[in-house]
Amino acid sequence: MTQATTDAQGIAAALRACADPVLVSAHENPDGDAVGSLLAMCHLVRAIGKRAACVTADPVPDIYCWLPGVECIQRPDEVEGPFNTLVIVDASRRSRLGATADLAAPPVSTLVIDHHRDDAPEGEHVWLDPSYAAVGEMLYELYVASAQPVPPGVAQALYVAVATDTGSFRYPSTTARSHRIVGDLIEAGADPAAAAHRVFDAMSPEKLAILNRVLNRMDICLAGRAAFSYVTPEDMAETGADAPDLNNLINYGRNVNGVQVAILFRSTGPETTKISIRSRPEFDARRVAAHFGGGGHPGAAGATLEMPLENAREAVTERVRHCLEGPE
Ligand SMILES: [Mn+2]
Repeated sequence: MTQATTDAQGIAAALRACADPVLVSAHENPDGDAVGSLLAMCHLVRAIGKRAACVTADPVPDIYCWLPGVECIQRPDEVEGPFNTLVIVDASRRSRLGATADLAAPPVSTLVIDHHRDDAPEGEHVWLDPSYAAVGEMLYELYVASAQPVPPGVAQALYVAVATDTGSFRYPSTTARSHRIVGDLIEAGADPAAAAHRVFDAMSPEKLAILNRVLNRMDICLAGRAAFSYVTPEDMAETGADAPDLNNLINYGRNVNGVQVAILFRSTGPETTKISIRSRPEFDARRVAAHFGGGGHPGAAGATLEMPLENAREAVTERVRHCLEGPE
């Protein structure tokens, strides 16, 4: 496979030249950036006159289900191939797509648009640039490069993509370009107040109940520099909370004065514990995630450990202690 590293213009040209039908996908467990970027990409491919299907391995989280056009995002078993082109947004490897990858097996032509660091992305046309806070920003520039208007529904989806991946414009990844782009998106019809309420503020009683447990168990440890909490399958069953309700709850731990890194341990079975890591700029969350086979961003990362909660907590504590002592 020959690979070309490219930019918005290059992806626009590759999209115009590609054979349809086009399969548009993003990573498993799609987040706001993945969902918003998928919706924008699917609309763009259709706007330039090509057939497109939009597929994610896992359902769209409820907090994004109000976005215009979200019903076009399907599960792998709802879609019939074959597809002649695969477009991956917010990921750069087929292995991140889950079951969706089977719908477009190699040698199908692949375009990648991503902002996660990756030395070996998988695609013929790769636009990978970690300087972007969100793939939603890149999609906006792709619309500009394609000379396609951004309809209000796409503007709202892209606004949510940028707002979520920047933590409401609070993460260090937020740039002047992020703000210029969302300024354009608001002019194109995005509603920031609706997005803020529906994505960040609105809460179910079940989420309040699980938040209560996570806060009650928050353990400030390692000389005040780390904050750990946990949830068990019993907590989930008793409160009625589901996995998306846990998103960002651990931020409360990270926000405690003196804490550099906060971790939520979530037991999902007798031998499986997921960790969600949030950190201050002085601590690279990826140093913990990567040690256990996971990944993410400097301030937000995660991993899955094949061990019970207690063992995971011990192993992660050791790793965090090591990272707090200094660089490798
Ligand atoms: Mn992203």
